[in-house]
Amino acid sequence: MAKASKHKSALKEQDGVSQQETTNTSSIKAIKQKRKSQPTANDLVAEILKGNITALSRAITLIESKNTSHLEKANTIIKACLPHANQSIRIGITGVPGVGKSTFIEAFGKHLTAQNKKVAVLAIDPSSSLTKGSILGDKTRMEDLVKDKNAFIRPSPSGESLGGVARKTRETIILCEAAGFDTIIIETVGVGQSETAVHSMVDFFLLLKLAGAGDELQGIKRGIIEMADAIAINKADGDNLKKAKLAKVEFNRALHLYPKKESSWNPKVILCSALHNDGIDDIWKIIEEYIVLTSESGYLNQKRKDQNAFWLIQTIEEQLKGAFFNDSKIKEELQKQIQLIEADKTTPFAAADYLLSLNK
Ligand SMILES: Nc1nc2c(ncn2[C@@H]2O[C@H](COP(=O)(O)OP(=O)(O)O)[C@@H](O)[C@H]2O)c(=O)[nH]1
Ligand SMILES: [Mg+2]
Repeated sequence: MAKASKHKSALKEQDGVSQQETTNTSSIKAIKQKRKSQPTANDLVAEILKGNITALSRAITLIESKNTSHLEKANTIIKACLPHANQSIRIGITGVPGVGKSTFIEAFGKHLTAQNKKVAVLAIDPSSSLTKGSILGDKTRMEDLVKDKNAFIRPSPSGESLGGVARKTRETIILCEAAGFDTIIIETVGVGQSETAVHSMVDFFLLLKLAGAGDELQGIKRGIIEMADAIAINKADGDNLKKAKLAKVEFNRALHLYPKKESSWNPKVILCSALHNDGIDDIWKIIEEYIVLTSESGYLNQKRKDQNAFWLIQTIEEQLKGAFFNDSKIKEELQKQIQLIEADKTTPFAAADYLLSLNK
């Protein structure tokens, strides 16, 4: 039963063009019919450039597909959209579960759409395949934003490695920008490596924190604090306000201990209450200030170039790895080498050299 509903939701997510569906013999005829009416890559590009959300969603579904022909089509679309991309502010938002990311994005997104901005919300959550429910939960927290015609919300692609999700999200950013979205928000849960991936694809990185959660002074997740361009202490309301004010002082003090950022931007600490819409405007003003400063200094442009170079290398690594491990001869030989290692007949290094030599 669980499996059946999973299958159903997978089909739904794939916009009716998934691989599973093609294997369902009873509907092959219907699919053939449907395929005929599938828009071409050029059709989709033309519609995306007009800001058509349905076309945008379809193209993203192609990016997320495992089907090679879909991926080829996706690549054609991305290439055509590329000259129209790059014109947005990309904001990464991270924080532990429950800190209020979804509530914040709802308030922040509404604040921006009220100024006639077009906001796309994407997520990087490699675990979302395990916790499908969280997407639904988030959508109900973003009830107003979901309905907003100037907002586009797309959950993280499921069933992917972090590398896979990150690549797909980067490609999705390009399509969203081509569709006229001027503010791209990328949300991730502050656990594991996903925030590093988000940091490497955004202009501005916002960390949401809670007051009194105990890690202010211990330097927990020092790396994340170091990446942040702003720390917003959320839930600064009611009984929590006093604690939040204290936490702000502590964070400001702690931030002084970090080396100055390459951007020459001084990270800011702010209080906010996503629930009561307090401090949201201030956070936007900080982001605007950052964009002005780093655009004028040339840092922003250079950062995006560096990020592109980084992703080029990442993509090559992913593809080489994928091609290597998916090769049937390698798969077979790998098993044999593992057995030899277990029997102490070879070393991991010799086995690696041998396997790599097969692939040349
Ligand atoms: N008091 C208060 N509660 C908040 C605030 N922001 C979020 N919450 C609550 O915290 C809980 C978790 O919020 P959610 O946005 O789902 O967090 P996420 O897991 O980080 O996406 C919900 O019950 C929210 O209503 C806030 O600013 N103040
Ligand atoms: Mg959430």
